[in-house]
Amino acid sequence: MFVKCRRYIKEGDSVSQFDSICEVQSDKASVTITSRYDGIIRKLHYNLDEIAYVGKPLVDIEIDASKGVASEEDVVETPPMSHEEHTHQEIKGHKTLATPAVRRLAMENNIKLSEVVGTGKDNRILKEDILNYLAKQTGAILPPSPKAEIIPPLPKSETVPAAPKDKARKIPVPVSRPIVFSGKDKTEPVTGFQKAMVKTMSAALKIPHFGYCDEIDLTQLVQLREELKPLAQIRGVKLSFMPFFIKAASLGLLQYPILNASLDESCQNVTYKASHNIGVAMDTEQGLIVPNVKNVQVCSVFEIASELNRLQSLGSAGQLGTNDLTGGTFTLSNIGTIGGTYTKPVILPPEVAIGALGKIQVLPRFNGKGEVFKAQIMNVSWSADHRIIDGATMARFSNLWKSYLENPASMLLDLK
Ligand code: CAO
Repeated sequence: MFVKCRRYIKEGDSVSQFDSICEVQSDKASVTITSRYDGIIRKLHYNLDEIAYVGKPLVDIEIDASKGVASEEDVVETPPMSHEEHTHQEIKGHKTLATPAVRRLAMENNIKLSEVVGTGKDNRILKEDILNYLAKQTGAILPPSPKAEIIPPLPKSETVPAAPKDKARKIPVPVSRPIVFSGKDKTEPVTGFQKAMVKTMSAALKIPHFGYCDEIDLTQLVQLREELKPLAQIRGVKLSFMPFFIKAASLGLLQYPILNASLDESCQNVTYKASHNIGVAMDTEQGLIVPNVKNVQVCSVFEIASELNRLQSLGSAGQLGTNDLTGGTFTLSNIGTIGGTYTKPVILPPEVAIGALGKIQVLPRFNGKGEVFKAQIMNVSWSADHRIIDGATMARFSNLWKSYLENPASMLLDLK
């Protein structure tokens, strides 16, 4: 049996009883060896990190001119866990046998080991002996503690434990159980929409994204949609909020055409797109797809709703064609149908801007008279290509889009 050695003292140092001499480490545990004497270190038998052999002297301590030099012999055996009953130190010719943990406990409570009667084998002083000694000193009654029970050492500040405190300090030792899990890792190739996403998003990484967020009060729009929904239904179209968001964006793009543009690879030319082909991020069983509603600038809200219905049913059936999936010029992502407030949308190159919509929530807000009312609040998060779009442009566009949605009647003025 051998241990690795780390020391705290050097030759010539004075040591007192219980001073740390060195730390020994085996493949099973680490134990601090303390001095059993007041004296002077005369010889170190090992250098740092050398292998120290069990049963061989570690250090010579001169304890008294009259008594000569005592050799401190280390017989450390480290068990799988730190069960101190198994870890023991012995000193030739010395009667106080105790483990380092017990010595530490005694030291922290200012108890001289020579005054404690050991009840262990060969009069070894056990932890119980220290606790009983303490109890006798203070008059505290300690409950009988079975040998297997582990009581953590007292903190340095607590020199004399009081009975109730002592009781509270007994922490149940959790029984470690092996966790059985039979699952296996699975590797599969990246294919289909996922593969397309890898390509598009990797290209998007080259774009310096500018982010801008705001809160939109949709109270009026929610009411308006309630009124229009049955009318659209009669004509066979499901009217959600998206057609309004899309149309308002197109009206805004008419004012801020740089957001409906693309930048060439060499960043030398910007192309302003004539068509507002507004992409709609769609969550389908096959994955994320972004078909676009073509020429929104010449479409009514109803026409947009109808086209969106078509794209949604084809999308959920996995039957969207190339024409529907290409040629987008600007994108909206309504993640709010799933949840969330703010997000950080990623631009789809060669586009230069994208908006993501959060969940519509009923929240308290103030009206113009300072009265609290139940508002239908939605958050929007924009990302724009900062190489050609500045923050002020994005903010102005967002304000315009917001004004159309907060006062949907205002859209009528600009609808063609
Ligand atoms: N907050 C709360 N409710 C919302 C909402 C929002 N932001 N947007 C829509 N809703 C409501 C709709 O009004 C509808 O309610 P009704 O049944 O009462 O009319 C319901 O949610 C379902 O709407 P919908 O999904 O059928 O239609 P939509 O036009 O609002 O949205 C689409 C279509 C394709 C955008 C949506 O289905 C979708 O896929 N969203 C997820 C987009 C996504 O994954 N983005 C992340 C991209 S980055 O990975």
